[in-house]
Amino acid sequence: MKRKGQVVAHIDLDYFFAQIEELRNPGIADKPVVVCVYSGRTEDSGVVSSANYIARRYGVKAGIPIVRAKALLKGTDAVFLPMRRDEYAQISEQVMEILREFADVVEVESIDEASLDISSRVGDDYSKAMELGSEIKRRIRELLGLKCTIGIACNKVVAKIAADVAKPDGLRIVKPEETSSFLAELPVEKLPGVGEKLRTKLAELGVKTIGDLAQLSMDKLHQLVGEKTATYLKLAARGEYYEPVAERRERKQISRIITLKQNTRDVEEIMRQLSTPINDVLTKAESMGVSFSGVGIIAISTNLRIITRSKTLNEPVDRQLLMDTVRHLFNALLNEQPSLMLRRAGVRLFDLKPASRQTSLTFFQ
Ligand code: DGT
Ligand code: CA
Ligand code: CA
Repeated sequence: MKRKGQVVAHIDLDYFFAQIEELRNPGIADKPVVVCVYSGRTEDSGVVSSANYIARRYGVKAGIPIVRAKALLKGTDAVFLPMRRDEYAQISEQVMEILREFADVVEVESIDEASLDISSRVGDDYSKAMELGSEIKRRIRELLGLKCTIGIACNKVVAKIAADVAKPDGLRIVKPEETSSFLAELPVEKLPGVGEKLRTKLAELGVKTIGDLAQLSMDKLHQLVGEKTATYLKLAARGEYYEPVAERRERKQISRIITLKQNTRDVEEIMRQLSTPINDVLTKAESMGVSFSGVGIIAISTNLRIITRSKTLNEPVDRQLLMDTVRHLFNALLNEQPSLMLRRAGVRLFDLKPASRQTSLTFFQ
């Protein structure tokens, strides 16, 4: 599995859901912010999904009951908000789209996490990798207003751990020759795949650090977990688990966003500036051999609020219908929000399906 010269960047967005809520409402950024999944049974039943770093100082974290979080934050000006997963998922897609500019292969690992194979962009030059990492952070910050943490190392596992220890708003490079010493002293539960149960069992054997785990005999490890997991853990603890970065699922959408030449709310001006991105998404759809029936717009306001609107049509969409739908969605949004000024605008195609030959032939007419 060893692939020479592999350089992997792992990106994880900081306090993702809570950070989006802060962006949407900057007035709350200096307060504890807790995003909750309300179960609806009683007023406060449910769990915490994401907490900003201020709330974490009080012991609030994902997975604890809302009632418990309220008790921990009693007497503060904490803000509790319901989770709005659809919006977070849309923003996640925007982040992944930005990441695709920086790597040929992007593996989306979760709503706020991805691994990028940047080998072909940086060779084995880790100072170039560092620059690329800073550039990715800058782009995500500039385009979406979001902070993230990046770890860069010789494989996915080490890169993910590097990001984990560098949180928040961090960038951590682990060069290949530093891998063993970087891992050695870290608590074993930092290794992805070591949960609370396994941590306890390992502790009974005196295994506390990743370095201890790397030294543990395969026989002993195998007594605790199945063979496949034991093999993974052993390699991972040595920093030698070289599973390649691979796209996991089919792409669900195609989007492009631009920064407008001036802030504006003039729909015709927006449409003029969107003509290149619209051509780009159509070209991309054609090169992927897909048609689409979903059209969305992305609007980012001058204060970095992200607003999305979309429409699903009954038929595969051609260029003219795409333009008409985008214009219509911007018109509706700007009429609905008279004080909205746009700084950035974008277009999104979704509900992608393999194109029949006929659709792709008529695509650009
Ligand atoms: P971080 O990365 O430590 O700065 O903080 P988050 O909030 O980004 O945490 P992360 O990366 O583990 O998870 C990404 C998002 O997934 C998070 O914003 C909310 C959601 N999430 C994480 N853990 C839970 C959980 O236990 N329950 C629910 N409902 N959602 C969760
Ligand atoms: Ca995160
Ligand atoms: Ca995450």
